[in-house]
Amino acid sequence: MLHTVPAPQSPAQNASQGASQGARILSARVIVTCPGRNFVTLKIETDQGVYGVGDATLNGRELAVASYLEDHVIPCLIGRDAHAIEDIWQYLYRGAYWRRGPVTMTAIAAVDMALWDIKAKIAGLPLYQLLGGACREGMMVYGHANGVSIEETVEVAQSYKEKGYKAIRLQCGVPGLNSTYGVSKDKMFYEPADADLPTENLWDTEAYMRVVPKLFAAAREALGDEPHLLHDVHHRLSPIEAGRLGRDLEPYRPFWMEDAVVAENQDNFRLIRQHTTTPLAVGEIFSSLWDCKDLIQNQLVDYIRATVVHAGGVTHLKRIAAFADVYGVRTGCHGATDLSPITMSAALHVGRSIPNFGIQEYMRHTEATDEVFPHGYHFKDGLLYASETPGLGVDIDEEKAAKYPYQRAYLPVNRLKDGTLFNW
Ligand code: KDG
Ligand code: MG
Repeated sequence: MLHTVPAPQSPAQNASQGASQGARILSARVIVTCPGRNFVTLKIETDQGVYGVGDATLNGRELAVASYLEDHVIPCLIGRDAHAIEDIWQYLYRGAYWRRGPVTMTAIAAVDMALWDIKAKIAGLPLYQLLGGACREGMMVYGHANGVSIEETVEVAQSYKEKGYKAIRLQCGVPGLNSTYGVSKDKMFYEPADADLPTENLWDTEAYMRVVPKLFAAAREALGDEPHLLHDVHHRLSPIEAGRLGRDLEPYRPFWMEDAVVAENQDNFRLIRQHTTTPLAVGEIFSSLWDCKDLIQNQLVDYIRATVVHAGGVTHLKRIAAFADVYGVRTGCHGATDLSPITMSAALHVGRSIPNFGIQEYMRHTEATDEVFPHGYHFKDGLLYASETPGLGVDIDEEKAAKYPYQRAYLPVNRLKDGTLFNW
């Protein structure tokens, strides 16, 4: 849907539309495309002929964000000063009455990214320059090594090491289970949403807890001391089980153990901390600073994984990172393939400009995705480098995007052997 009708003026709106550089929002559109997986993109056009793009992808709930933007956000944007990024952020967050939540915060993030793209294009600078400038050149990333067995996983990890990766996430199949989330069929282009309607996997905590330390032992032996090794638990352990797994992994010096437990009850992390020095990462499903606050200020985690698209955009992620820095917590932004290259591009500009960057997740997008979203960031020797072109340095090719219509796809669900629905 294309919105071009000017919104009614109010005194407050006039204030936010002040006499700045004269870039007003003329129109905005939502583009949904599925080059292998679904992506939702917001494109905002200004009366200066400059446009910006923002990622609005929320895996498995894509159309909810598209509707939120089209039906409830875009009509409020038309006619506003595209430079008033903070004011528009507050307008959409505080002004909506309903705050937070993944759908709202993803929609706000898309607007925020597109506006930063516009501002940086008008300034003629790559975005990181507007965010304070470079704190580093490249950002260390971690790749995904996964396989059905320990041997296969270690083999894939070896190939990542040969490609120059300095950090590798290890996930292997659990003996006795037919499939394990995080262990994909495709070794390079991992797609977590595997079916039209959710498939069902089985889960066995004891078997899982036996295999992971063996995987880390084998990987250390084969890869040596240097590569950072990471693991994602996908929220599947109880706090005391997580404490034990963390302790079992300590001899292999893991970089982090991610999403060890569900994070709704944040006291869970206190218990894990009492039992292990394995660093903890959490936050890929967090949507605001308020989800991160207690964990960060109580120093219960070491890495915060909130990312641009699901946590309110560049504006809000910078705020989360600044808060985390006070407590010695570093960033480790989510970067799975269900986040579009627009998010990756934005995350790299943020990562480049903050003092407490830790690591960036990097799953490669498919060729079709890269064609739909041409971008200037690139990988070299284990690091990703942000684009140097003005703006975010990423675009959407609408003609190519139109070739790939939306296809419903869901993440799998997970059950215990007795049929109980479990965390994934
Ligand atoms: O949409 C869900 C995926 O992005 C998620 O499962 C991937 O856990 C994940 C990760 O760490 O990348
Ligand atoms: Mg994860």
